[in-house]
Amino acid sequence: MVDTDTEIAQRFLAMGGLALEAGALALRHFEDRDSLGVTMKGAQDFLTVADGAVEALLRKRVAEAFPGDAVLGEEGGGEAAERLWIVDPIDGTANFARGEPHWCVSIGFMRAGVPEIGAIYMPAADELYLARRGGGATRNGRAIRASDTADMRRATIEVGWSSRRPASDYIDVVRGVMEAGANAKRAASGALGIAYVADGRTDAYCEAHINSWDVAAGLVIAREAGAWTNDFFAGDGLAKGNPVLVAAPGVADAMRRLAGV
Ligand code: LIP
Repeated sequence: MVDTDTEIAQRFLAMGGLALEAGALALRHFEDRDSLGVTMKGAQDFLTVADGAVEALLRKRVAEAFPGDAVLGEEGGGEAAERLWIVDPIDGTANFARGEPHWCVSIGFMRAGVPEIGAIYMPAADELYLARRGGGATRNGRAIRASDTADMRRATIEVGWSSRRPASDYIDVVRGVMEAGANAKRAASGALGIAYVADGRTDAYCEAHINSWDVAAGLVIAREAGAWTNDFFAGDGLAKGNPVLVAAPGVADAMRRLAGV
């Protein structure tokens, strides 16, 4: 019988390689634009052949290495389990489908409901973010920290948007961020948006509703980098999503007021 620490360490060791393999497969599709097979799941909700292929690869590799573990994925669904991998094969699918390189593979692991490990890999930049709860966060092996920004007039804030919430809610938050003197941006990958807060590249990421596969990895990475995060998994967050706010500590209070989190 393997103890919990060993169990988590084994998955942590596997996760980086898995993210790189999945990212390489996604990149091959990205570079072969004629084979992308873009369809729409809804307004502004893109799907490509690569989403299914990369998720199938992730599910296969988890089943081979950890046959008792469950997977919850954006394309294939899934549900809560004692040992749960939460995967988004391509986060930023709209960018991916349009040929813009800001997209990533996101893989999180939860044990008994506690987010333990996260990996986010952006193939176009060859950047791998990795974190284990209590073990710090890294980009390509180097420690990362959230920014020390304490003044909204120096801050850059990413406000995420999806068609699941009214446009007016999004516009209100953007207005508030800009009126506070910050630079408001949107780059259209929630997972990378959170990783960039962890890396000090931006100062906060918020979105009125986002799904667990978009944030499961990023939340671990951001906390380990010293960022403030809301309790995303409260209530039915795992199955139905929730609002998310990840912020550098110095702007967390201001952003909580603006995002209503
Ligand atoms: C999308 C995100 C996007 C976010 C949306 C959505 P997908 O995921 O990353 O930035 O605003 O809520 O979930 O469909 O690209 O994996």
